[in-house]
Amino acid sequence: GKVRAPTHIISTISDDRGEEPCYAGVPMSNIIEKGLGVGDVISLLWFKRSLPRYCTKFIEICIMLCADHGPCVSGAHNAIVTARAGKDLVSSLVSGLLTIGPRFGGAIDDAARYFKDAYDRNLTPYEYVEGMKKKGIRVPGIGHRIKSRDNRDKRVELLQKFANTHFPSVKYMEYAVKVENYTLTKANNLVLNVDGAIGSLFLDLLSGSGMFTKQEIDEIVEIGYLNGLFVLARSIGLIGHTFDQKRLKQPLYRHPWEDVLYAK
Ligand code: Q5B
Repeated sequence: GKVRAPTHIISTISDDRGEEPCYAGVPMSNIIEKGLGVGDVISLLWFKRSLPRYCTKFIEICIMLCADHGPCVSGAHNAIVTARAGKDLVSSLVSGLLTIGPRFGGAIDDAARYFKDAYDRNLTPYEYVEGMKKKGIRVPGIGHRIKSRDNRDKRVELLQKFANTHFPSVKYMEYAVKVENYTLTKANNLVLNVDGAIGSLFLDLLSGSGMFTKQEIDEIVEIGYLNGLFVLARSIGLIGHTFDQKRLKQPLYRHPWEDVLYAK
């Protein structure tokens, strides 16, 4: 009989060998003819399944809301400085992307991990937050440089409003809000931020949609899919900032001496 040569790569998400490319077995023409969107494409390529419309719409809302947050945030700043140093699009983009991490935009996975663990173990917000403090870990998904109790993040409100209307359950988000109520007793800027809102609501999407087994949810949270939403979304803004600088023919950036404390 035929002997199959061993392969060096296993791939399970897409196939371009036939007449047309398929994403998780769904031919490209189906995606276009059915009028599906980028949320459906993400569902197929990341989660290897078609998700209900409210889930794909939620994914699209995350992408739209996180696409940019002005020129002053870490990622945009890096992209702007790199573009002004005369570097190309990809260099400017990755220079911005490299700032995404536990403090900036990349706290979604940890927010989901820690909120899930605390909720599933029935920890009160007090037990959870004080336990994190003892371990010297900042609560992921809580806190913002410019947002506060009196200057709420509109993105968080929009995500919560959508989920309250369309999700079968928002138990993780409700838990995150209880955590926020507790952290706000400590400082005004310890609000539930956009990372925390997406992290907790994605847990609700995963557990409430009936589309994932418990084992699959644990694997998604453990591998850490969710920072991918911020990375993907913010790439849109970082590319925009790069084009903007080039269009404006901005010169090399040099930080002013007056803004540096030269200390011994
Ligand atoms: N404290 C975000 O801090 C920030 C605490 C905390 C317990 C906390 C901080 C933080 C967790 C990570 C997170 C996502 C660094 C943020 C984003 C996208 C963005 C960005 C944009 C966009 C801000 C002052 C005192 C200290 C701290 C305590 C602070 N956070 N305690 N748990 N989570 N959060 N990141 O204002 O006693 O004085 O030592 O790490 O969720 O990135 O728009 O800018 O779209 O681009 O710099 O929205 O909250 O405050 O570091 O001076 O701390 O508060 O321990 O206490 P700040 P710090 P003490 S969304």
